[in-house]
Order: sequence, then C-alpha cells, then structure tokens
Amino acid sequence: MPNVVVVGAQWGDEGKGRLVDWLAADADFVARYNGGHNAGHTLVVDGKTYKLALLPSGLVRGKRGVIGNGVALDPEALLAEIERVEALGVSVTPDRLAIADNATLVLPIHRALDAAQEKRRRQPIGTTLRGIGPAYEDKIGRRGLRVCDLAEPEHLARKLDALIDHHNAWFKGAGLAGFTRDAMLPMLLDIAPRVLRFVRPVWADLDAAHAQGRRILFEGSQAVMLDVDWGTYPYVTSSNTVASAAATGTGCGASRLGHVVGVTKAYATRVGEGPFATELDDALGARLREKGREYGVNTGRPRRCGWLDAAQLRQSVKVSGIDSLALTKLDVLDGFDKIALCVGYDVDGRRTDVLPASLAVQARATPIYEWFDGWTRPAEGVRHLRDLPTQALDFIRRIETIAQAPVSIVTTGAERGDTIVVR
Ligand code: 2SA
Ligand code: MG
Repeated sequence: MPNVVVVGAQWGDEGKGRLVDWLAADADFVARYNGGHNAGHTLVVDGKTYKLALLPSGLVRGKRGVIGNGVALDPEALLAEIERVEALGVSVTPDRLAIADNATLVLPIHRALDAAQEKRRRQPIGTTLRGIGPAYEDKIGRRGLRVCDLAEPEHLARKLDALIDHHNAWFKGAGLAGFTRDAMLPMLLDIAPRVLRFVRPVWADLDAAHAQGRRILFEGSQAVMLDVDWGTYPYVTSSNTVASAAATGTGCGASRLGHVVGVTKAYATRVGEGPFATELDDALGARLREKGREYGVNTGRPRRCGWLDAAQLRQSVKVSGIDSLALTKLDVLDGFDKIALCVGYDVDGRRTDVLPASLAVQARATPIYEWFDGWTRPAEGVRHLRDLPTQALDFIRRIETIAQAPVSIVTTGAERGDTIVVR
C-alpha cells in the first residue's frame, strides 16, 4: 500500500479530518504539512467529539503524529490543544508526536498583526485571526522564529528583538502600540521545554519509516481553492495547500507521496470573503447550512453555501494531482427537489471551463448549471453503492466525468460507518 495524501478540493471543511481518521486505520504515521491552528478538523470516535486544530487527526487512533516544517506552529495553542485532548483520554507523549525542528513559530505579535491588518484592509479577507498569514510572511521574509530557536535562549532573544523592530515600524505607522520583548520572551522561555520534548528532525523519522515500509498519511489543511498560488488569491490562506506541499512541508521527498485523495462535499461551502460562483445567497443556501451544520469549527462563523462546482473541482484535481475523490455529505442533499452541478462558466458571453486567475474576471464568471432530479429516497446512512438512489448515482457519475477523477469514497452520514467504498 502506498502513502496517501488527503487534500481539500474546495475551500476547506470538506470532511478531511473524518476521512483521515478513517484512512488512518491503515497508516503508521499521520503528518500535517501546512497551515496551523486556523484548521478545524472534527472527528467523532466512540461517541466522543474531538475538535483538532494543530494536532494530526491520527493521534486519536493511537497513530504516530507528525507536525511537519510546513506547519505554522503556535506553541501556546499547541499546549492548550494537547491539554484538551489529554482531558478526553488521548495521551500525547514524545513517542506519539514529533514536531519538526524547522517549523515556523506563530507568536502573539502575529495574532496582533492579523487582527490589525484585517481591520485596516479595504477589502477584508475574513481570516481566522490566528496570526497564520503574518507568521508565514515572516518565514518567507527570512526573519521568522523557528521551533529549534526555542532551544537557544540568547539566539532566540536576538531574533525576537529583530522581529519586534521590524513590526513595530508598521505598528507605529498605523498609530498602534508596538510590542516589547517582555511581552513574548518570558512566555517563550517558560513553555520551551514543554514544546521541545517533541522536537526532532522529522524528515529523518519519515525517511526511516519509509525505508521500513511504514505507511504515511499526509493530512492537508484548508484546501486547493485556498492555496496561496492556486486559490482565489488574495482570498486565500498563506500556505500551499496542494498535495505537493506534503513533500516540501515534511521533507519526505516528492517521489514518495503516493496516492492523492481529494475531498469534496456534494455541494460547496466557503467561510471568509472571496469569489464563490455557485453561492446560494437565499433560502436554499440557508437550508444547506442548517442541514449540513455549516458553521466554522474554530470561529463558529456561518459558512456560505452553494451548489457543487465541478469545473472548479476539475481544476483542483489537475493542479493538485488528485487520483481519486472522496465525496462527503451526500445525504445533505436528501429532500431537495432539484440539484444543480456547475459544469463551466460564462465569462462575458463566452463559455469557459477554466476559472480565470484574475479576481476581476472571476467576479464576472457566472456558473453554467446542469440540473438533476432530487433523490426519490434518502441517501442518509446508505453503506453500499448499490443501495444509493439512482438519481444520486447519476449525479456521482456526472461529477466524475466533469472533474475527470473517479469517486472512490462516498459518505452518507455522521457515523464512521456511513462510508461507501466505491472501488
Ligand atoms: P487564514 O486565517 O489567514 O488562514 O484565513 C485566510 C482564508 O482561509 C480561510 N480558512 C479556512 N476556511 C475554512 N476552514 C478553515 N478552518 C476552520 C474550520 C475555520 C473556522 O475548519 O472551520 O473555524 O472558521 C479555514 N482556515 C482558514 C479563511 O476563512 C480565510 O478565507
Ligand atoms: Mg475545517
């Protein structure tokens, strides 16, 4: 069995956490490679609900968890989350969790910058305000602090001073109070030992695991349409979310990624601002939101809802190298009379099946829909493909054709067993 990468094929919240939990049964390691505690992965295991943000979902199943270098790690958020899951009976010890020594740190100054910059933007992005964007900016700007710096107090203090100088110039220009070393250094030194016990060159662990034939499951956060290169820029997160980021974000090597599963809902949601061609800003959208319980895991924000965009999905399939699709929440469409699938766009009177790169042109792209009859009986709880209503099967076949990828998994309910393995 090869390694597997799980990526979101829409704007996030497709049900990756649940899928990772399901696939983790056959994996030895579960590795996060991008994003930070802006992610929200919900798992329900034996009646207990786990809401994870930074920790790899496989930990709950007793798998070894890895936080790769591509993750933006807020050490305070990490320790708080460890405490929360330990209270639910999951033990998080250094033999269960490894954190890359070269991962970038998210600091209180980044949270402050995220909030202040969102407030000052003429067009806010709708970030999660976790400081993720500013932390990645510092990484790319080559002034970021890294996890390994926590082990070198003098070096840490010097880097922190330089970082504070850099950002205080901006705070001052914005008429805001800046940061001092005292606001961060004592906290970092205090928590350093509790973080450092997990810190390792994880690329070497993954290399050894691979050599021993162990299986690695790469758990993507956010989704292709939020990728800083491939998403609806600038309404994106600040990391690469596509499957290839699993290689750069863990150090495992591009040739070892294995099979890529793209996760998509049977409809579409988006949280935060930005283009969303198939959005239903009406009673149908509200119905999807209520039935699908579409509210942010971390922030509680109501998610925007709309029809599935198979043209967008094909783009995700291509740029992320998705081998097969997991189609989630099919049951949420139960009871709808008519169901639409976007198969392309009309832009200025011309048909295209490529979502244009330009935000200005995206705003003028109107969806071209194909309509499907609603199902005559519910898909909820169905566990075999043959038991799905024929209308739902037609819908799935058309998604495969337009998106140019086979659907390998379908989920039909909240329970772990409500999962159909297609092939
Ligand atoms: P950021 O905070 O800089 O990454 O925000 C930039 C954009 O990326 C979106 N984003 C997300 N979209 C969906 N789900 C995410 N995780 C949480 C969840 C979000 C929550 O699973 O529900 O609790 O609200 C996530 N993380 C980032 C974000 O909305 C911005 O559009
Ligand atoms: Mg989520």
